[in-house]
Amino acid sequence: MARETHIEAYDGPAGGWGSAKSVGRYVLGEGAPLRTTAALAKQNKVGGFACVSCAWSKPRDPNTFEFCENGAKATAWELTSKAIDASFFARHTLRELEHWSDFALEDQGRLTEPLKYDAASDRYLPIAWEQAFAEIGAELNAIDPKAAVFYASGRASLETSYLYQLFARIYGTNNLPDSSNMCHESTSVALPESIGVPVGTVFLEDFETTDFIFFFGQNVGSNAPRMLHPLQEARKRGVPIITFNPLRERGLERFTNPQAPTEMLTGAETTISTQYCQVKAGGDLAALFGLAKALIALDDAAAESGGPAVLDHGFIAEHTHGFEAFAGACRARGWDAIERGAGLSRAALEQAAETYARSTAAIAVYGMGLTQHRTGVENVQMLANLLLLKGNIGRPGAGICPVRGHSNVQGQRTVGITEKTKLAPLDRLKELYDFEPPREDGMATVDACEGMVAGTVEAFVALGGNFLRAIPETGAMETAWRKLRLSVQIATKLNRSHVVHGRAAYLLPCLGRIEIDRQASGPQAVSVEDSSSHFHGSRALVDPVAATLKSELAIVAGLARATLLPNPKVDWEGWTADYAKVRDAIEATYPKVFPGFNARLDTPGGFPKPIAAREREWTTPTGKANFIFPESLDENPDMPAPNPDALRLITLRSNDQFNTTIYGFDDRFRGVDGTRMVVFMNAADIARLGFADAGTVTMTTAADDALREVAGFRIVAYDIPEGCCAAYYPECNPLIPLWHHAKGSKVPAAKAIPVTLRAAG
Ligand SMILES: Nc1nc2c(c(=O)[nH]1)N[C@H]1C(S)=C(S)[C@@H](COP(=O)(O)OP(=O)(O)OC[C@H]3O[C@@H](n4cnc5c(=O)[nH]c(N)nc54)[C@H](O)[C@@H]3O)O[C@H]1N2
Ligand SMILES: Nc1nc2c(c(=O)[nH]1)N[C@H]1C(S)=C(S)[C@@H](COP(=O)(O)OP(=O)(O)OC[C@H]3O[C@@H](n4cnc5c(=O)[nH]c(N)nc54)[C@H](O)[C@@H]3O)O[C@H]1N2
Ligand SMILES: [Mo]
Repeated sequence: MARETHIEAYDGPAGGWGSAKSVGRYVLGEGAPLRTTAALAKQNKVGGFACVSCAWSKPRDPNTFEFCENGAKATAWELTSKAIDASFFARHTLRELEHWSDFALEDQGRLTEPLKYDAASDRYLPIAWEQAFAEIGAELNAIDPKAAVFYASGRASLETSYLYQLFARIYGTNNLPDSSNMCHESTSVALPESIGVPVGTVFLEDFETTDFIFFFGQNVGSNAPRMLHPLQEARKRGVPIITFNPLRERGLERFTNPQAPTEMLTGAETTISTQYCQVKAGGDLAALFGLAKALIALDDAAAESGGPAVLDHGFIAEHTHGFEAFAGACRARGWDAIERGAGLSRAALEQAAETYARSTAAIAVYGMGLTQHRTGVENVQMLANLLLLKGNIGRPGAGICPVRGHSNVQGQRTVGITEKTKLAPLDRLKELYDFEPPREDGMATVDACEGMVAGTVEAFVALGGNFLRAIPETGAMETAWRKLRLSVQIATKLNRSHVVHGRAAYLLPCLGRIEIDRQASGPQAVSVEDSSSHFHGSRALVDPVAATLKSELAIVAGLARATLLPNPKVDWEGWTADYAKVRDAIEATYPKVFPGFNARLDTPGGFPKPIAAREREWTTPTGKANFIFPESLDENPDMPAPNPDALRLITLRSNDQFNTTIYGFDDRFRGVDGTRMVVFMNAADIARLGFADAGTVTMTTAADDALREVAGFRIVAYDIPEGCCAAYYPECNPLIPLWHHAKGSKVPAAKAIPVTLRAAG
């Protein structure tokens, strides 16, 4: 880290020249400027590749530069000229590499050859591909399939993901956790109960006709920057955007489009949020109750005075269930408890409700600020209630819009990556491939962690990701991870889940999505599903960083061939030779979702998945959309009496990272440069707790008797509600107890972790 630490409030907009400069610095730093700039011209275009960064929708008529600052960084990160070969491991033992930072490990560049751990020298040593497959197959066949876990991180294509779940199921397990288990699983559990579908109901075109947007707990400027374009266009039409976020996030305040020359030259900015509500971390249930209460009160008043109704009573009567109970609960709940729970005034909530009351087609956007809570499922259902009150599901310009994370995380679910048997087409797989699929549910992420601690998980296979850094309870989990009998990592770059490893450990390096994937039938296309349920083809365009790499699909097929008995219906080799045949297999498995898959691969703007709720068909047990609400507003219902000195810690992403991949140390919008070891605090808390002169602080979890600590955090005074603080993920993951997850969905509750702070002694 060459640059010095610099902390100073940032007053520029999101986007703008800061964004252009940041891209330039990063692309040059990775040493492959030509490859990268050529690639960027084809990013998110038909005939080009789907960005490997976030899952935000790809438009039908893309801009010349249909990428953002962080998408460009992700491209440069993948196409870097830096590479790791065997000489790197000749120089460094794994015990040494365990002390390297996340940044330093990935900064070594791309993995280029298959490697196997050698205990005698404590190093990864090269191994031939076929040898690696054979040894891993033998290991997997030596254990009970129920003791093996097949994790997927959310980037691999639909084609690879489909083969991965098929491999796991023929082998004999539904242990198919994915990154979604740490992310939008709260959505996938909440929405089917509320509206009968596990995904959002908004398509990109709805942003063109909406007249109101709610924005809950999503940091668009850093984590889905391309979405700033439709938001900016909506604002130019006068659409109000009301934001609920404890932090004042720059991307939610103002934006200058770095791809619009006039805006760049004149410094024109668009105000994004028209009302910004700094809700307390974990205060959304209360805030949402307050909004619904105020809205219902407006409707009651309108009914009394004979004015026009505020709620959509026709929709409620025809399409919903449970309205009376919900409205009764809202009327009964007192404003005091709501104000206390939300950390917002009644006046602010009433103002927001009045603006919403005037709208005719509203969208509610949300991210990790709602899902990663103990009440993650209830949060999402309360947001759905707010939309149902005004008939905002299944109407043009309206709907619920969860912003997904990884570029194909939603698609992996669509093609069967799930531990839940009711979501997998087991009978169809049985029919197509003539095998008996396992019928009991598998392990989700938290279950897999518990299994590792208990010793019932013996093998861990990862299709991408950095599981060990992404999960909670880092301390106990690292100990458990080392006890695995087998760890297999299909990856592009070295990370901590590799240098800490099982007794037998293999690193299988793969092509990235931007690298040309040549198989027997020629260069292959792959496909992904975006956050608004559209499928896109993706064609790579640069030569692989090393000829020794295999595609993810070829690796999965290679492992499967080496592990499973031959089956004439399962043609791993034919599928590897021609991915169009995998798409045919996907279509045969899901004929309603993928009709004409190959023919429609290059549809501009993607082709949509059928979403019943968009058509106001409710595939719920009541046959209607359901108002579902919790009894309590409490964020941590089963916690001991709260410690008055405890703060609610939010763990979040900087503008210079993609999850556990740390690109650099510049969180421009939050004014922090040169370090990630900071904790953002309200000035009043800093004074009250006596930290005005603290050098660094140690944070300790205040949730149960176990000791969980992280040290060395510098305090930064920040615009954040009293009683809350924020610091970066994954540095703070040691603080999250494994049990501290959302009840219905088991998503680790990474926002609102109770912590106490003490000055370094
Ligand atoms: N550049 C970049 N892009 C990414 C990623 C990345 O790391 N870097 N990660 C990808 C992935 S996998 C995902 S899931 C998404 C994540 O994208 P986000 O959903 O934006 O995730 P976070 O950065 O965790 O930030 C969540 C936001 O919620 C707010 N928040 C925290 N607690 C609360 C709360 O209690 N209530 C409310 N209302 N708000 C709260 C935080 O202040 C923050 O602004 O982004 C994806 N895109
Ligand atoms: N405290 C806290 N914890 C969190 C979160 C939080 O907000 N707070 N967020 C959670 C969320 S939303 C998520 S999604 C998870 C993320 O968890 P993961 O998806 O497991 O983690 P990533 O950091 O995205 O994985 C990075 C690694 O993926 C590999 N990789 C990159 N590209 C490719 C590729 O194309 N193919 C393959 N095979 N490998 C590749 C590289 O080796 C890289 O090191 O973390 C969760 N953990
Ligand atoms: Mo995510």
